[in-house]
Amino acid sequence: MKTKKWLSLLLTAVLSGTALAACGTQGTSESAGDSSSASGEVSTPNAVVLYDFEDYATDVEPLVLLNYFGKADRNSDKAYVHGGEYSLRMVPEGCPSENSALAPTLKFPLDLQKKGVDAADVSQTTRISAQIYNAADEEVTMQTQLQFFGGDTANAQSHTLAPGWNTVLISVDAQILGLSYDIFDCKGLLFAFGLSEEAPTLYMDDIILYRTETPYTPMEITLDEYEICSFDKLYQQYVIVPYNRFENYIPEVSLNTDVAYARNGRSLRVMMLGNDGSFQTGNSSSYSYTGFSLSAGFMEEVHMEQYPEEDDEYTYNFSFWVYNAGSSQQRLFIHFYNADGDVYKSVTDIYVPAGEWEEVSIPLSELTAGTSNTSYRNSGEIYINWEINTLLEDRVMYYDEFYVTRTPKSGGDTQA
Ligand SMILES: [Ca+2]
Ligand SMILES: [Ca+2]
Repeated sequence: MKTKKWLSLLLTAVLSGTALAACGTQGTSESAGDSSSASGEVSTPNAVVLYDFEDYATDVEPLVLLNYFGKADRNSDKAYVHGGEYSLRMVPEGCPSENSALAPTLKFPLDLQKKGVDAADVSQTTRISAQIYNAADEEVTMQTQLQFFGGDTANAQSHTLAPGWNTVLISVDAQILGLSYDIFDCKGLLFAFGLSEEAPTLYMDDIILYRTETPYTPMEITLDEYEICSFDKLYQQYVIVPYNRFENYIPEVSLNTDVAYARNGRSLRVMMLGNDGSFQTGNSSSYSYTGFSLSAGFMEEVHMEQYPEEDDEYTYNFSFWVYNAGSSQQRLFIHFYNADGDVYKSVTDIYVPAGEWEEVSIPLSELTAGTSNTSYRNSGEIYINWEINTLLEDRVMYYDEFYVTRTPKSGGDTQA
């Protein structure tokens, strides 16, 4: 995996004392207190209380404020407490003047050793619930996500908070998450709120995690012959991981069902956000890139090593189709990583004309340095990316039919 540690730390502010972090205040550590409390088991079997805000050191100090969150502190007004003596009071102000696109986000770490709870292992987690009181007169929109290594987020779910108490339910499908993320080491649960003129005041209490006793088994990956990813199998919408380094330019990926923009069945729709002036142009040495990956965990299941570079009749290629719905040519870059996270090949000369399907085909013989560890035979993440600087419009591109294709040695058409 590429290391993406910088990520959220850049905009992290930490709870300290009893109140906190005004707009623009930033910190970088994720400290926790040193007092301990008993494991928060409740009466329902396999239910574990993660945060009830009764113990400041275990329930409030570990919280991480992201994207200029606003205020978060402990509340003892019983009108806004769901259980026990305390809840968490939140005012997700964000910082529109700083950066209007960033949703104020509160992170609840899942490494709760001080509570005696190993919640970071979500392999047997089925859902998480939270009680949230909305003190505003209007509905509040909220998104929850799980955060993994390097700040990659997944399991995004949208919620609407009505005025008064709300029970928020977050479903977790470990088999799907396990296709692309380390589900044995989930870093945290994120609550992100929509920016508004006047930030609502919200109260949270009783974040409870539910587990199944059924042991985790990885999802079985089924593929047709020569298939890498067609986007026609249900699990395949979960094998794509957007790059998260530049928060305002994270590609929006989704499955497309419009046959006009698919080679066959469904395709991958990728919304690329254009440079709004944040990045300079004209100096390629300082260009920045973003993109998306076929995840390492998935590519290891594809077993590219089953394909030869060539045989008596054919040479073999890594191929896919891409449609550029933008108004000008789009250049793409591909970095091929091995299972150890090292780049063994970069392809940088892919140019996709506007308004056409383009087949990209790279001979497997170019994706190898001869040893199994530095070739497609030990394939990990495949990262398709582009320059942010030179993309001067929002652009949609579609991808389909990642396959190993064969080219007859005697010449002639490439065959799937
Ligand atoms: Ca409580
Ligand atoms: Ca397809």
